[in-house]
Amino acid sequence: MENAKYVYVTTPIYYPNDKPHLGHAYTTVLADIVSRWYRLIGYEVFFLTGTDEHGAKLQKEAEKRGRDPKSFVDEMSSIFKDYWRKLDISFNRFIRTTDEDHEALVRNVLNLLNERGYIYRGMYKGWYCTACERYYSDREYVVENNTPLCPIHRRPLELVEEETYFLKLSQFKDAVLKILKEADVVYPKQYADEVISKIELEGLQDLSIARPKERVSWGIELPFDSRFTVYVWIDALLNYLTGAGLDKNEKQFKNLWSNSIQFIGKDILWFHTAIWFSLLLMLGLPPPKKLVVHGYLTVKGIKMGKSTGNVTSIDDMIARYGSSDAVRFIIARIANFEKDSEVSWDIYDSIYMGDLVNNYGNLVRRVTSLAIKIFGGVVKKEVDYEHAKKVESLTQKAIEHYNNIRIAEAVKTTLDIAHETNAYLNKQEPWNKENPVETIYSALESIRLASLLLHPIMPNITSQIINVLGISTEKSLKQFMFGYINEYRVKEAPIPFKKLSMK
Ligand code: ME8
Repeated sequence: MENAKYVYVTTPIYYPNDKPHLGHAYTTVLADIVSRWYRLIGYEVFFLTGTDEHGAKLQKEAEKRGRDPKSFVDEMSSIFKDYWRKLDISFNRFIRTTDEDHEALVRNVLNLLNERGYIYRGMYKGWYCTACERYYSDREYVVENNTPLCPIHRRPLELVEEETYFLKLSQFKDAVLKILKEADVVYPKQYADEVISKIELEGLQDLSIARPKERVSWGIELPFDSRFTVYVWIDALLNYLTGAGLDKNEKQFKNLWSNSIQFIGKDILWFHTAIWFSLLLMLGLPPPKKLVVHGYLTVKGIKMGKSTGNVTSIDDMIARYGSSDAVRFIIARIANFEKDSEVSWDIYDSIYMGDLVNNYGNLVRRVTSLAIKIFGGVVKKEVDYEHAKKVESLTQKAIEHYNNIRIAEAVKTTLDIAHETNAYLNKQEPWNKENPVETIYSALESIRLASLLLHPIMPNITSQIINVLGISTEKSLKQFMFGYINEYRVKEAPIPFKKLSMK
């Protein structure tokens, strides 16, 4: 354990005002893939996801449904958990902002920030979007028919004027800019540039962090003034510190926080940079090691979202492609950090058929049945060095992509191993040869490596395939060597991916 290498992976904590859709699955599956990757190569991984349960948005949603907020979020957060189980999300903790340890941490942190002089009292007047849980400045909102609208939801904003407490973000403008410019935290870099421009143009204003209870009663009480609740975004961001064990286990916290990889969608970039980095600085903590930002899943160019009513259902995806593994594969294949990604059944079908059924799945069936037919399944080590060289170099490339969180690229490179090996078989024609042990062994090694590389993405199917090859996975990088296996004992392979019945 002393020498263990740690990784702390987080997703945003989602608002449980409705069940999750493909947009939430996108982030969560990508974070899960990275968690599983690091576990596979021998790291101690702590993967945190959960639900963001306080604030005006949840309070209103519960009211609308005639429910009390706590029983409503209890029910909805368990629905989120059920979906993540269906998608084989390997979280170590599912955090809820109503968890006792989290509420206690929020109170501690606010007391500390207050003692350190970062909080002061004042009045705030501004235009608020409850769906976003944030104010928009004159520069940010859009106006239609003289009505200020939320730039994201296109719904009228609410003019709020109230007493509040402010957090002195403005004091941290230069320090936040320095992180964004120098620390190589935000990936891809284009998002750091976006925030830099915004701060340079508009500055960094102090943030209203309290809500009078008459307006928002569903929240954590401000520890030094019981007339207020804590602004939901402050409550929410601190979940990452609760999850890493800030108040509980100093050593664990240090190990995890210094190796943190945080996944978010670009909609919440500002909160996770300007506000989050300032909060961390106030607490004397470093920024996360990596903040990985992705673009939107869009439908006809518009961000998929519940309020827009254009969501793709996770259940429909699983039903169409027959397994959570296939859905996870499609998500990995289309992952795009730089740009938005348009939802398209045509593209998803062709990924499923082309990559899984015809390429990888077909290769597995082909090689395993040849191994059984020619050698009764027992294949001893005999390497074809020419083929090995090609596969080894693709494997190294895929590993590098994984380590740089280039997930779609890791998938494409892995698929190249399958392509290469299918072509190799066509060229060698082992079915016409006397004793093609070199070809079959080398093809089996290629399948093993491709399956290992796909293991974080499709944990179930690849485990079955590895089992069919008569071997098992380890938690190490060593296993990615070509020629690592001395003898295969191949069993009959199931058909891993069924043909699509076109709907
Ligand atoms: O913002 N495309 O929660 P949320 C890609 N509670 N990703 C999408 C998406 C889409 N169309 N729709 C949703 C909140 N997402 C806060 C977070 S964190 C301290 C608090 C994903 O339920 C993406 O990760 O609105 C996005 O950032 C997140 O869901 C927003 O989830």
